[in-house]
Amino acid sequence: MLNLVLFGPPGAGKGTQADFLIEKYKLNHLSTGDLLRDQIAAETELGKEAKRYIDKGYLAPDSVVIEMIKNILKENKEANGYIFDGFPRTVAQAKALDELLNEYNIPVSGMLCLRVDEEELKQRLLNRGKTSGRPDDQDFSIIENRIRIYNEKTEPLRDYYRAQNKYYKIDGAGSIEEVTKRLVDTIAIL
Ligand code: B4P
Repeated sequence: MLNLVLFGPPGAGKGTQADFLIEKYKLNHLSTGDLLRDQIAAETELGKEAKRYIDKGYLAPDSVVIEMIKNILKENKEANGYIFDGFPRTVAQAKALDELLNEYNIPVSGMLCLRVDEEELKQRLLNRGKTSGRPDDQDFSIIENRIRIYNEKTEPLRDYYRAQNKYYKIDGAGSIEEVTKRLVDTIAIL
């Protein structure tokens, strides 16, 4: 069973690459960003709480995100494997994920970390903001905040997965197809 953690800063290409990988490897796509945006659109209590953080470029609370993941894993016991896209984003989330996957005896196969220059990230997100309607993509200071929070809270996860020999660095610059090829080549050695 293939369980991939697709990792990287905002705008690194996680969602973009996940779309291709789920098709190729027949995996379930679990994007916490998408799940949270669905909750916001449906105006649920969880969505209203998450919106307060996301719109300003902060992470949603760990408890909210972990509960969401727990329910999905429970409902999809027959899955062929997962792409965790944008999750985990904190050490607490990574520990919770390991515990949950241990319960089902399906460990993370590898953490694929997309590396992209900060200026390029800002440009990609601002470009997406022109059409996505996402408030967090439209304001330069919010984008900068998201990158700062990534460096502070999410980047340390590299060490968490490195300690388990599951960390793989992928160059996220270049065309979407070039990045896809690097990912596929890395998945082949997992
Ligand atoms: P996410 O939805 O995870 O989104 P993201 O980090 O903004 O972008 P992603 O990485 O998927 O986008 P991509 O590069 O593919 O998170 C949004 C927010 O939700 C977070 O800030 C946080 O508040 C909250 N959240 C989500 N998960 C959470 C969690 N676990 N805990 C707490 N809070 C959580 O695409 C970006 C743009 O780049 C696109 O326009 C794309 O077309 C373009 N692009 C991609 N690859 C490219 C390439 N190679 N060349 C040129 N452009 C490229």
